[in-house]
Amino acid sequence: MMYKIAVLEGDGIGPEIIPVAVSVVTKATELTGVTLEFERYPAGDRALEELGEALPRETLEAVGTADATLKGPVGETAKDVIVRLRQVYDLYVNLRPAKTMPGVKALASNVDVVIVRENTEDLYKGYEFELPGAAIALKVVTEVASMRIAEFAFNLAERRRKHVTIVHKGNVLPVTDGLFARCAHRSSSNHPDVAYRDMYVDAAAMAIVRNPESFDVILTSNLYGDILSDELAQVVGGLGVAPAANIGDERGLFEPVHGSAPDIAGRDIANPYATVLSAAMMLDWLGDGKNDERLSKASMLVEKSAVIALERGVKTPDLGGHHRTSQISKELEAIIDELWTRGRD
Ligand code: GGG
Repeated sequence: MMYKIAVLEGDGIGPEIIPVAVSVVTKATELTGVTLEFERYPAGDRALEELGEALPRETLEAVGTADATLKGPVGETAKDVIVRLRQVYDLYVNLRPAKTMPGVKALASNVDVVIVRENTEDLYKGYEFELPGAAIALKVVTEVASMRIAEFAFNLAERRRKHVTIVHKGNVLPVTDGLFARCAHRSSSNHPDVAYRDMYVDAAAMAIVRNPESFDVILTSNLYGDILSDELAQVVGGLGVAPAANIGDERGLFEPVHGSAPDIAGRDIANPYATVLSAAMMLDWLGDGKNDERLSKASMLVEKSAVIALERGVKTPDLGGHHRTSQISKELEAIIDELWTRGRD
């Protein structure tokens, strides 16, 4: 069985970090006995400049037919690329885990949180209008989208530490955020063994810095989730180690949380770990969906190799190390070999 992965390298540091993830994934899947075929497609600022479209039809279709998509960051065209892909393919869950890791300097220890961000509506719907001397954006919240993301979060919490923090601003936005919160409360009644609390987004922003260990699953809407996930990433060591998954009922797209970092592009110093960890999430999701243990095993190898490498000091300058981007894949591949050989002893 061969799986097709659409690869969107994107802009800035994308063409440097995506190849690291591709070669590490290739190494792990070769060992576990499964073949992935990677096909690259243009997307982002460069695609707009060279082809006249940030998300060419060929790329849009490839994401629709691939078994999964691995995407790098895009520059100023995020709205036309990632936000559009999320909506076209109904990738309604944005999963952003944040975990302290050995070897990575963090603001707190023992943090293990997952943000479950609604990924298709809210202000991200993109309904913006200009009026004379004013501008308006519409915040869209539906019962269907709020219920399904809440169910996803509570189901996830069942498999973790059984705690959900519902983050909203229902005191100021009782209609839109109020609906989101009411749906989450309704969903909670399907999961009596999961405890939950409500937290206003401003209080959540503070608590993430003051007491990040108190969070397990954070359930929130689109824009709040985008903002809080950058904050949480910083608490555990920065955007360089922050992976993300965009998941729907049929498709998955995996990308680092960070942007395209044009200031360091082309210098071989970009941190590829967030992309490598996103690729591990991709293998895990694919393994579950395809019921193929070889993919799940490859996911574990990739994730463990990243954790061990960081512990051993294999780090780019942003994490206090001296490794070049292009050196990291060799290091991770060697660790994967070690893990594989040890596992077979
Ligand atoms: N702040 C990190 C960053 O620039 N991320 C890319 C981004 O904004 N993507 C759009 C999104 O996730 O909503």
